[in-house]
Amino acid sequence: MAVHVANEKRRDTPAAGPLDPARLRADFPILAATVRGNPLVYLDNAATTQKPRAVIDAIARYYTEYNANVHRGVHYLSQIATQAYDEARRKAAAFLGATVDCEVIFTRGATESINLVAHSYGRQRVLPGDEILITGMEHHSNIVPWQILCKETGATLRVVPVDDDGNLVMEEFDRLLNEHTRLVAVTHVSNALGTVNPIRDIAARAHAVGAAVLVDGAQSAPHMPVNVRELGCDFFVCSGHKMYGPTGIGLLYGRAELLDAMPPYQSGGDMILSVTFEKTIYGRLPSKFEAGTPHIEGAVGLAAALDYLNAVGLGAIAAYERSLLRYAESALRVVPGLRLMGAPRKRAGVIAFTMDAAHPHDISQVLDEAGVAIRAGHHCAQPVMQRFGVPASARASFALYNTREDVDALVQALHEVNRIFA
Ligand code: 7TS
Repeated sequence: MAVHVANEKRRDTPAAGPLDPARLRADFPILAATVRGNPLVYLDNAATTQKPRAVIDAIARYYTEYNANVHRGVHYLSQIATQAYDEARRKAAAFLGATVDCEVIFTRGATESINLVAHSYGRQRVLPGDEILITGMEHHSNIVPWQILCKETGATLRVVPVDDDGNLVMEEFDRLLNEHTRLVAVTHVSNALGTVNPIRDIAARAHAVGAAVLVDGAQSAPHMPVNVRELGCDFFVCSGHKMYGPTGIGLLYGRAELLDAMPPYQSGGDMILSVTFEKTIYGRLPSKFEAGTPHIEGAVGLAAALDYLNAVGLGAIAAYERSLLRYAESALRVVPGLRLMGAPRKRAGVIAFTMDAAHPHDISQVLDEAGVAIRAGHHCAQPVMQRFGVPASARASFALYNTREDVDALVQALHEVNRIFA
């Protein structure tokens, strides 16, 4: 029998209060896994997070109890599925602090959200002679769409440099920002360094010259309270799978006034008010930007993930992860020949390092033998690697379920790297 999702009592979500990682770990079935005979130590959360039972169950319930297409059928299941989909948007809007629900567009993820803005807003607003300002620590997703846009429009891409500690050089930001700057696209948290950027400040300065601001929140939304109005941004993007939700679903927040004036990104079913062969009238927000059958179970799963995050509390998550990062920074410093990449004033989620004894790929292979999952490579942020003069780094990235024991296991495995290669 189908359930009325909007009023469904939430199960499996922890009560608000101080964060207790030991208790939270029990919510994540995969964390009980062993890898090559060792308990899994999962430290690749910047790539994707593991999923709590509440998310897995919500998706299973969707398929076992109320699977139907949305916005199309008058039949019962379609109404329930539509309610769940709309409810997911309400939760996402509240999570990001949007003024109205229709300011949130469901996309495939941060990458698609940025592409939507570059294609729609960019091609409408950016003219020859205009400038797009990004930073030296962006993920390729927040570089390449702007490069393509500049090539197509005759605009120029400008890049705010990063200092040796991994902070943005704000004097250079001020120097590069001018009345030709049409858009500033900046990451909230760097996936390669963990740097937390001063978005409020950046947005205020950008708006003072009339530029719009897009914030890449892929690495901030899972780790700290986000409020788009407090940040003062015009667009904010993030990915569900990095927020304990499913893959294939993400969010684009855009100020209603801007989204309203933007042309569609993709077209087809669901995004229209009426179609004749002579003329199509586009639908209103948010459907104008959601052509075709959406990722319904993705939205349902993401809503469960947002419930989970809210129940744990973003403030508690931020405080806990901050103390874990501090612990990890000091623990890693005692590993001989290990160099931390950057020492940003404010760091979240991520610590990257290199070792004299071994290439990052060899490091991650030895760690994998011990059941410790980290990422090695350029992390889709090649320019920041070039800035630090390395082709790759090893990166440990944290989530609410990581513990000091995880960090100890990482450090022990790094000593093993030295034993093998040094
Ligand atoms: N922006 C940032 C800052 C990211 O870290 C990522 C993914 C993206 C955008 C793109 O997100 P997607 O969900 O659309 O792919 N970052 C990583 C990472 O650090 N390791 O794997 C993916």
